[in-house]
Amino acid sequence: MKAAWLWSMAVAVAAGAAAEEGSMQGFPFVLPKQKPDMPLSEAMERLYTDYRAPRPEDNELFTQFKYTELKGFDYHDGDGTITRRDPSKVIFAKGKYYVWYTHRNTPTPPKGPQKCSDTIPSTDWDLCDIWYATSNDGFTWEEQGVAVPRPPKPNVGWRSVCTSDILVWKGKYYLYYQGFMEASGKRGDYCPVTASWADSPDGPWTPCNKVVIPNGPEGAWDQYTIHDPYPLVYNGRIYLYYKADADGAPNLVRMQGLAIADDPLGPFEKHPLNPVINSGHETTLFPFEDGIAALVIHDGTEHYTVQFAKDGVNFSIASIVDLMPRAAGPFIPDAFVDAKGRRGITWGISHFTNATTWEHNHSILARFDCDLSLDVDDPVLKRTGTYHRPDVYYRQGLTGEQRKRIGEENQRFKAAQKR
Ligand code: AAL
Repeated sequence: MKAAWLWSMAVAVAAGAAAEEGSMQGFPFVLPKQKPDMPLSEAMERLYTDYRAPRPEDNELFTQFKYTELKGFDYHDGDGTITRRDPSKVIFAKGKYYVWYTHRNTPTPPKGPQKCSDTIPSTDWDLCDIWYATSNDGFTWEEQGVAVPRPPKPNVGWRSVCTSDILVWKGKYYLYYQGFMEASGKRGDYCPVTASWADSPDGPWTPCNKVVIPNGPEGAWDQYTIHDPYPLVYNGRIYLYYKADADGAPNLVRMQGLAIADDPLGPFEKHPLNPVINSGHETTLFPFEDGIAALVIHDGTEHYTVQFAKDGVNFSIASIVDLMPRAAGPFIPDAFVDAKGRRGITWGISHFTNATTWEHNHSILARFDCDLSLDVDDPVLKRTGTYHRPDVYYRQGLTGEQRKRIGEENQRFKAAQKR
């Protein structure tokens, strides 16, 4: 080990000296900040063309994520009867931070689509209402109770209202959310999006009692689900991003679309290039400089990437990250300010699903911190590589089926050698 290290140092020193003398052939030892004028491999070419900077620490759209347990929420000893999940963006209003989220308080944990009833939930987000909490520091929260309850049948969302997000537009507040009219899980996770509005973040909220973002036409990628509605203000208009489950169970393909409106209650026009993001799960986007950045979370080919679109439509990968927050609702000070040069994000609220065991299935809210901001330069948050102890890896253990396959493979090798 030591010898290898000494050798690499010797090579490095020699290479550095050669680079200084300008006599070196080959790629320079000191990583140039600008693309060097020389033939490059595809990997080195894209280091300069596809990313904001060749080093992660200089890339404003690269970050690590740090997590903190929140104070102020009770989960009934984690027995699965209470859930809090899918937080909205955080906003600052009336001198404090506000967050909205899915809240379930049911006699039992979720029991699946076969065993659910009018009071027993099918999934963790079935039979839910939208609650909210406020905080002075973003760590300790005071639960304020229900913001939007399930409306009476047959209104949109009578079975469950969940996964909300907030828009502030012309002095009024708008909550967008999924409105279920059947228990989720019965036929997939089918629902459209509806909304409520209020003059104050403390309500009272008036439901519009209509579908605001309808499912796509039969055969379209978003024909069954419009999930995770996520409004921002961009170019003076309301840009609402959403996720849909395409391609059918069990091999769902989760992608994200955009619907644009000039009035918060619509009509929303779906972008002709939808889907605009080919991966991810819950929607998390924020205005960044003159464009829109997105946290593309755990599903799909481009999972765990931060992406950027100069026009809010044509996204490309800006960085690859680790331990990305799930269902993140960031605090975006300039989410609804239609200005150029927007600054990015440093914290927010996300969730952890299945917080204890499947029998007690429920989710909890947590705080995440990051440096995806032009105003913060935190070297700790710009390091690559997240250290996990061995138990984190061992907990990703093999299934019985996999062990069986491996056992059979071992037997085949033994048998082949005997021959
Ligand atoms: C979440 C979101 C939507 C889904 C379910 C509850 O993570 O994608 O809200 O419907 O799971």
